[in-house]
Amino acid sequence: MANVFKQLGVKKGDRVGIYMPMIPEAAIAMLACARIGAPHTVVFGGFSADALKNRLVDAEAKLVVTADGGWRKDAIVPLKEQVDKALIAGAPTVENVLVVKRTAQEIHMESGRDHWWHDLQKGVSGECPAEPMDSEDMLFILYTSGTTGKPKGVVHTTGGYNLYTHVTNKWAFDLQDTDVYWCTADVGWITGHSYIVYGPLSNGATSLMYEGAPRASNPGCLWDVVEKYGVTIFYTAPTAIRALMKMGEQHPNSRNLSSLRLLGTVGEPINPEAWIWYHRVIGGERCPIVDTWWQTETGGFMITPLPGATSTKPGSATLPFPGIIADIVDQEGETVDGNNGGYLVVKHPWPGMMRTVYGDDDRFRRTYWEYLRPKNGEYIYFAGDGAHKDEDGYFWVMGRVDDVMNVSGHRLGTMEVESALVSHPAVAEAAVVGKPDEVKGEDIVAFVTLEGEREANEALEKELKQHVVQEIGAIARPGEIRFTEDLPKTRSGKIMRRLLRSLAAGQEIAGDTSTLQDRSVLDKLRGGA
Ligand code: 7RM
Repeated sequence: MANVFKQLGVKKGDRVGIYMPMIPEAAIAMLACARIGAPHTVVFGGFSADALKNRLVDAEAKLVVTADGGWRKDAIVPLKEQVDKALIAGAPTVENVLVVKRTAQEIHMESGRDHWWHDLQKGVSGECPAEPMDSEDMLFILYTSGTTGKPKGVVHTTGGYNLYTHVTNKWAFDLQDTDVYWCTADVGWITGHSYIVYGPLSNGATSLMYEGAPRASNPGCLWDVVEKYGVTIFYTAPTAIRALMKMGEQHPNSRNLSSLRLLGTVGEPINPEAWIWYHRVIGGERCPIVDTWWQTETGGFMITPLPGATSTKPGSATLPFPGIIADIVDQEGETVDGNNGGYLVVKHPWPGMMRTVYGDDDRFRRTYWEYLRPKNGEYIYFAGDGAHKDEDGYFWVMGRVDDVMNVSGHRLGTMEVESALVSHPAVAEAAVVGKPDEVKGEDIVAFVTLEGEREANEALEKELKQHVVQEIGAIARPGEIRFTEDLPKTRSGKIMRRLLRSLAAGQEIAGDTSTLQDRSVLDKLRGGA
């Protein structure tokens, strides 16, 4: 595939967009990019054509690798069709589209621009020398949600990222040659990059990749895979564990899961109930659970147990990985002791840290290094999470303290969803918050004010939800839209999301409301709820 890329004019330093289902060619495409020094930007196949276009434009991608379609819960996701729409909407740097045949439905092939992988593959050699790279050369860009409407292109490098995913994967999962290791993430997320592709493969491990997902028509499919391939290490997200709990333990109980020896979780804090179920039903009470705290930005695990060396406590990611200097601090960067909550920070650089926001060094500096200002003038990395440390020095991550939501383990900015909503002609203003949800962790609640002549009704609510799906993707569909005449604002016009969060959760509004410009807004919102 690297030679095919070269034939299509891709050179060292050119960016390649990858929009693929969970098939081997997704990993092959990533590695083909790495082979020739062309940074990839993988876009999750659940993102809409619009979201894809924005990422291709920001990264100035020259080539897009996709498939005709992918399978998602018994239905075809028309990936190539989405690429066509993205390119019509405008991504002028894209010269070629390479299409892998997967679902074999009818698709449009634009002559001169679109090429079948199986055709071009025939014409190239199987030999492709690796491009010599500097350790600090860019390996990939991966977009992640932040506190503005525009996702950030997180930049990772060749040397540091590979070293860091290699050693963290090896130590935290105790990877052995005999292991069959399975991370259920999608390659479109950092977990798929670090712990399906780069970490396991640089360790020579067997990394299992699976296109399916548990669903009503096949609730036991994950356990069939564990049994069939003798999976020894299984790594998934708390939201998936909670969904599996709901489907019932008869499914795992009727399969042979005795090959499993180690379990992992990532994506959000794990609630004790899910931890205990995972330990008992999936791990047969014999598998340690590694709860790995990390981020797109950190490249690899930052706080995690090392199995056999760290005793675990359900709900805690335990201790920093060797070499990681993590702490809990206040706004001035002063250490907060004695179980008190504060900001989770990292005080010393590490190999896998992101190097910048693609094309926006200033945003990188502001977001991560200047949010907290220690008096001694030092720079510390602010992760965006709140946490506390217990008497044993164990870290308990509580969740985001910024305007980033975590919906089914997917990161989404409140502003991102708000921008999508206000781009609809009926919407005057929108404020989006997360509300606790039993399975998803958080669900999206949008407070919306309408343009003068528009009437709030069920049809419009449906239309607005669909509009967000079209702008971002199904993962961003609001669970609830509440129409309101006004939004609670400060005198300087800032929306007080804290109040909306309480309202959405059905809680009494606690804390200071003195900065509210018009107190009657709250009564109206309560009345309407
Ligand atoms: C790997 C990944 C990052 C955010 C992070 C946290 C949350 C992730 C845990 C966790 C508690 C964990 N990258 N988070 N892992 N919270 N315990 N073990 O998820 O960039 O998509 O999200 O996810 O809030 O800041 S991510």
